[in-house]
Amino acid sequence: MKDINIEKAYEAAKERYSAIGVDTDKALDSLRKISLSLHCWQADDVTGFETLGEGALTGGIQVTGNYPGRARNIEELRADILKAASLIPGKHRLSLHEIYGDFQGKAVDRNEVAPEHFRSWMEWGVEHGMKLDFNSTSFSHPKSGDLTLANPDDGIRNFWIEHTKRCRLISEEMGKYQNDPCIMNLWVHDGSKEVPASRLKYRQILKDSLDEIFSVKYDHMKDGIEAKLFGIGLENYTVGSYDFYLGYGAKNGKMVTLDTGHFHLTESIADKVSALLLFTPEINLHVSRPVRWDSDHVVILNDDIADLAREIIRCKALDKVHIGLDYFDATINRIGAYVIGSRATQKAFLLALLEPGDRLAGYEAEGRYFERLAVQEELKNMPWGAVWDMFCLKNDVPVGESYIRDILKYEADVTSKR
Ligand code: RNT
Ligand code: ZN
Repeated sequence: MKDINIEKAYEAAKERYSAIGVDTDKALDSLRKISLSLHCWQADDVTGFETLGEGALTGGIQVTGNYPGRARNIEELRADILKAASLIPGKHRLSLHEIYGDFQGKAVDRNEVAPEHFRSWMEWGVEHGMKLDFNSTSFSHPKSGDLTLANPDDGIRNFWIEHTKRCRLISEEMGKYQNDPCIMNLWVHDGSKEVPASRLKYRQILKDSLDEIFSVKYDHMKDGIEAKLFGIGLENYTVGSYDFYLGYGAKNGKMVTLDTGHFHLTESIADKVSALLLFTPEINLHVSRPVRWDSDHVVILNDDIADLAREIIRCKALDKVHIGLDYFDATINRIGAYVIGSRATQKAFLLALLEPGDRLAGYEAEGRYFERLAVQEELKNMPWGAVWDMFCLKNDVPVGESYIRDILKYEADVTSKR
């Protein structure tokens, strides 16, 4: 599309929105300030760079597909991330798992990892203007089993406590280095395939482990604790359920991580935002797309994500919500998966920012529910696509579907040769 046509369409859209009291220029500025945290693990199917471990992905999560071109080492992964980021408008962060350390070919076990293994990442992040977030990694290791931080075996449990403590230290160092808090997410797969004789026992152990892990206070990192409904092979019981982490987070002032794939399929994640914000300091998101189960499909613009973004904007909570992505699809071009999912998430926030919030709230306060419903319905066909195109144009990334070409070229030149 020609720039002049994008500009013309934007001017018309701007006028239309202005008539309902929405300033599109302001929406574009606000959207520009929203940074997503891209999950490094879409680039290589959650493999990482360790030279030890079982090799297979464990912990009840699964990647499907075998599309050629996955990143095989740190250089390829970094190049892929930069390629993806160049096609996503705005400035974004990168979320690393512990298994993506720069181990230089050495076997560094999980209880030995240290900030030095992420030094080159910190430098890379500053060089490319990408702030880093972090994740401890309890899966895909000989000691992963079904239980890590909730394991009654002291040897195994202490191994994972040590790992998680070290991950917090790494996050603290990252936060200091980049002069912006690093968000560290803690997710453990602990659970069981069948109903355990005691559900309480393992939750008590997990609570004690967390207390020990969080007894160290840091200033440059923030903890998120991620709940889950179930994992594959762990269908009957998840130690770190939503109730567990909600209680823990509310009591101890920790952020709960809401992974949009970790709930019953008819449960609204959007509805949780306002409730959590009253009792936990901030919220960490893992934006994903469950299809029938926690299947980690590439995020697309659907009602779930639009509702979630709208709730965050209505709560005026952008400064309290960290927006990480979390999906892994190996059936399509992986760079394309980043770009589609990131841009879809941004579109959801744009839609939310283009809502005449005060007007809707005013109708509601006056009991004018017909007007409230009518405006909400009409918003669906407002010319927001023209505003999105303008956002891409202003931020020097391909408009509309024209990014497909860039991705196919990168595939031809780079990933298909791997
Ligand atoms: C698993 C959780 C977790 C992982 C990543 C790889 O169900 O969603 O966040 O996807 O840590
Ligand atoms: Zn997640």
